[in-house]
Amino acid sequence: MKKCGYVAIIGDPNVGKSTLLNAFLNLNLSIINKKAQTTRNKILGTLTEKNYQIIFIDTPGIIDPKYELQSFMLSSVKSSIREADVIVYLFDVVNYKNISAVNIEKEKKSIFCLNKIDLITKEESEKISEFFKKEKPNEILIPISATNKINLEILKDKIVEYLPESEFLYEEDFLTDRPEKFFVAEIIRNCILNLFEQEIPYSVFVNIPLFKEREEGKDYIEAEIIVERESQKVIIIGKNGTKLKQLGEEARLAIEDFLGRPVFLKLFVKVRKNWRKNKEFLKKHYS
Ligand SMILES: Nc1nc2c(ncn2[C@@H]2O[C@H](COP(=O)(O)OP(=O)(O)OP(=O)(O)O)[C@@H](O)[C@H]2O)c(=O)[nH]1
Ligand SMILES: [Mg+2]
Repeated sequence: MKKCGYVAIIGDPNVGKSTLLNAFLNLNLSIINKKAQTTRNKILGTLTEKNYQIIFIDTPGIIDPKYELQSFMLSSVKSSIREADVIVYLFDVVNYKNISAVNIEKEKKSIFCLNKIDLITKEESEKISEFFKKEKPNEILIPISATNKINLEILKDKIVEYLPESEFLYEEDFLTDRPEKFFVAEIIRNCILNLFEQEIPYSVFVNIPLFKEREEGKDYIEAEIIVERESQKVIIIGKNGTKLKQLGEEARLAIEDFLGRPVFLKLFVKVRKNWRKNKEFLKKHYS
């Protein structure tokens, strides 16, 4: 009998949820960044082998929502938990004490997982294991490094063990439910996360109004970088447009790397006042 099910990767911001998804898929699907709150949507990625199909759901980091966008992000975490057959509670070696706060979903299979063990010594790792045993005596903790691919096979075996018996829910070559243009927008947003500081990365939404695939010549992509205020638009464009030009070049290379083909990328910067608090806007783009 085959096994198949949904596996939600849940945790605080920045613990390595997206890195773990990508490591399992061997692909740069979800964007990864050292800044927190990188992922804003649930992102599905499917791993199919002969006898099992794992449907991973990468999710935004759990935070106390301060504005509407963060509420939307949190509700996508909650719906991912509801949909999941197996929940991977991911922590890293910095925030591991938050393990205490987890209320396990009783009707789901749960796996606790400690990421970034490449950053600590054996002694520190043992200390964390002791802490975990006291806090969650009936659970097990799998230490991993998503970046260095340490213990991922052990984690995968545990996931497969917990998957329900089921026929595959998706075709064998199915990878994700989101279109290419979603990932193109994410790549541009990731370049913005790298190029700008303070509130800019959090105030940006990237929309792709036009993605024209061409038989001959490069694909043509138009992207709108939407910010909340005029002052942010000025920062993104930079003196004589230099920042926007740099962003366009970096994003184009990253998009070409992802798509495996050359593209023509045109960027526009637009202001949509306080879009992060605008329910209508968010419903359209984040539901
Ligand atoms: N040293 C080390 N760094 C890691 C590991 N896994 C992830 N990171 C780094 O941790 C940072 C955050 O990784 P992400 O995968 O974006 O984390 P996330 O949990 O998806 O973050 P959000 O989407 O913001 O909630 C990045 O700089 C990663 O390179 C690991 O195993 N070891
Ligand atoms: Mg992420």
